[in-house]
Parts: sequence; C-alpha cells; structure tokens
Amino acid sequence: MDLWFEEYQTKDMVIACRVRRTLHEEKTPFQNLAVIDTVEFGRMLVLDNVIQTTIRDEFVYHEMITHVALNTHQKPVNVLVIGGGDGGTVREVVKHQSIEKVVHCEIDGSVIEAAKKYLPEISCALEHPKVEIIVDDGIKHVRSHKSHYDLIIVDSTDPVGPAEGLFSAAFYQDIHACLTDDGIFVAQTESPFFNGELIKRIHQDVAGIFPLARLFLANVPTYPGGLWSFTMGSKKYDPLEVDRANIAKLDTRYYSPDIHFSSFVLPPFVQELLK
Ligand code: AG3
Repeated sequence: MDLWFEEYQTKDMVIACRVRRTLHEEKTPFQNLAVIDTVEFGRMLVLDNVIQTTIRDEFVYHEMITHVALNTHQKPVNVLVIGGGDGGTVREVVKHQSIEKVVHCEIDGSVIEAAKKYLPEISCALEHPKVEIIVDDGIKHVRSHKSHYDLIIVDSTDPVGPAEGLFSAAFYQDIHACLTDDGIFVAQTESPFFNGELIKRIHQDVAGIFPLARLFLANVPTYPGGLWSFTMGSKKYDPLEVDRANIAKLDTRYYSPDIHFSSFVLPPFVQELLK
C-alpha cells in the first residue's frame, strides 16, 4: 500500500513521509495524538498533525535543548522541563552528574503514556529516580514556585493551541521569578526561515527580562526548513564564556564542545532578526 503522512509546514508547503503503519491514534482532551512508523525516520510522534519527534532525528533537538544550557550553568541541581512529554529532554538532563532533581511538567498525560509504550528509546528516563512527573499546566507550576530552579527548559509544540501561552512575555517574566539568582531559561523557538517575526519578538521579550539573551541553532531534518532555533535567557552565565575544559564528556551524537560554541554563530539573515 502507498500510504503517506503529510504535515503542512506552512499553508503552502508540505512534508510527506511514507508510512509503514499507524501504531496509535487518539483524541486526548488537548490534541490529536498519533504514533506512526515511517520508512525514512522510523517511529514518529505527531500532535495535531504536526511532527514532534522521530526516532531517527530526535537526538539533535533533545541534545541541543538541554546540553548547551546545562553546560553553561556551573552547577545545575534542580531542573524544570515544561512540555516534552515524549521524555527526550528529560533523558538528556539526567546524563548530568550534578542534577539532583528533574521536575517534568507536561499538560497532556496521554503523550507520556504513548511515548512509554511506543517510543521507549526516547522515554526511557521517565522512570528515573531523579525525575518527578507532574501532569499539569506549566504556566501554573511556574507561577507557584519562586527562586526554585537552576534551569527551566520549555520543550513545547508550535505556538498554537495548548502551547500558545508558553511564548508570551508574561510567561517569561514568571520563568524569571521561578529561577534562582544564577538561573537559565531555554526554549525551542521555531524556524528562523519561516517564523522570523516570532523569533524577533521572543528575543526582544527575553532580552528585556534577562541580563543576557542568546539564540542558537541546530539542524532538525523533520522540522520546517530544517534549521531550528533555541532562545536562552540567562541571569548570570554566558554560554560563550564557558571554559571548554569544564564541558562534561557526554554520550552525544550532535552536541559537542565545538557545537556548543558554533551553534551561536548565526547567518546574517538570522542576526538581522536580533537587531
Ligand atoms: N517540540 C516540537 C517542536 C516544534 C516542531 N514543529 C513542527 N514540526 N512544525 C518537540 C518535542 C520533542 N520533545
């Protein structure tokens, strides 16, 4: 059978992947959830018809949304992950020795359940003793904790539907208050090619709230345009001032000490967004 999954990455552009079979489909209280097995990327998590992660390319995104910030902080102990129900972000965070606790706040418990069942390679650390899972709205959690976390990672879906509030200045303000004095915030912030205006606005908001705002890039083949952005807000540490000798040796396939620094080198069209 000739079965294809299509995501409209913009209203005029589509990515299509040949499907071996559909493993799971459900309508949760928040979104439509599917896990499909694709020929090119292996098992793929799809929410509201948008590709979230795949077995083949997930390492790029999950390593980059975690290790750049974790290695920027001198001693991260308490980490909050908002979203990222598949568990890939949490899996990377627990690779760091200094971590004592990871609170994982995901609004949709069904994503966690589906990931545990169909994406064990990604969700494998969800049962780790240092991980506490809270099925709740990240916005609420952040508001009710002050000066608590060393690092807050926002691993959200696109800024529509359940994740919209996770891209607002009011939320970044609450994140700032929820972090310790030398805390760091990092979020996935979409495609520089297709979401330039959004990236620009987020950068302005974060730069207005944190002493330091930085953007870095990575290449995620299944995301619109491939080139993907992450925005960091930091109260004290600068990712570009990190001592290479202190970068922990980790088992990674995209992140490395060289990538730590090179991911902040931006093409002029992206630099333009940050002016
Ligand atoms: N978070 C989704 C990133 C956005 C992808 N957007 C898209 N394909 N249009 C990834 C969750 C992985 N833990």
